[in-house]
Amino acid sequence: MKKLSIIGMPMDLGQMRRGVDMGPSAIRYAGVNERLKNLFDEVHDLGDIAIGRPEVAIDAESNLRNLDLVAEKSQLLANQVDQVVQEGAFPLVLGGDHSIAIGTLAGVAKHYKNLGVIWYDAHGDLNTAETSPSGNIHGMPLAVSLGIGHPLLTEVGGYNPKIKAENIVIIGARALDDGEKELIKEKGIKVYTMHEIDRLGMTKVMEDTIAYLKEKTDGVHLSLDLDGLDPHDAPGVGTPVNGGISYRESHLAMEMLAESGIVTSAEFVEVNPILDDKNRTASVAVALMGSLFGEKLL
Ligand code: EXY
Ligand code: MN
Ligand code: MN
Ligand code: MN
Repeated sequence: MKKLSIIGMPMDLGQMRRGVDMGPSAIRYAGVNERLKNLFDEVHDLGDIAIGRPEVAIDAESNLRNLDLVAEKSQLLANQVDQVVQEGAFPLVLGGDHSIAIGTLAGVAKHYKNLGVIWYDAHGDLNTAETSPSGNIHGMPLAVSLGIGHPLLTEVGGYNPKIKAENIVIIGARALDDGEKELIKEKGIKVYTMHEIDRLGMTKVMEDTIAYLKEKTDGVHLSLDLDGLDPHDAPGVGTPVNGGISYRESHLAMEMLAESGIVTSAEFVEVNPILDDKNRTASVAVALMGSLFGEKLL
């Protein structure tokens, strides 16, 4: 019995642009429930985690934006995701900025010995308060999930770390900060930048990624940041970076993941309808979900 549970996480506290809190609504408006209902035996939309409209606060000591609130709301998401996994359903989380991955991974990772992570993103999201150029927590969730960062964030879910560096594959990177490059080298994290994608092609990148994760992990979380795609294909994101992954390469990546059967949880993040062009980016997200969950062109 294939069950899907959709969770909205309308979080914009991890960055400064208004609008990404409307990402879950935009994705629902783009028809996520209708699109996926024939690909599962049951699809349940569990609604949104309550974020509210709290005041922005900069933590005096760490200079992190909305530190306490992001930690508090991440715990709520972790609890909900944990329950979905316990019920044997596939958790699909709709963002919201990428800081939501702190909660998603806290809710998922405890159920696996070696959870793999595919981080599909223009960025590494591997910053700490010390290395971040912005103090925005949406640039930190992968480091936090490795147990690197402010304790209020790394302790979400009550355990730490969530994942191991050797079980991560970053795909699409093209805007890495110096601190992130050092951490990638130090930890030996596997990264396919846009250079590798151009040289090898998406087929080879995905073949290698799937083979790499298949032999060493007991589940794989896909964290898909829509800014991993080229801004021409996905303009409605808060931190666009030119020269990204195309819409068709992304469909191929999702179709290959569907064939592999290795993905056990997923989140689609950084959709900002205010910055979008007629809800196109949310529609791209929904179309990619269709491919991820087994839609066939023929
Ligand atoms: N690396 C930059 C920072 O840490 O501020 C930009 C991060 C953008 C994060 C988006 C979600 O991927
Ligand atoms: Mn990201
Ligand atoms: Mn379990
Ligand atoms: Mn990004």
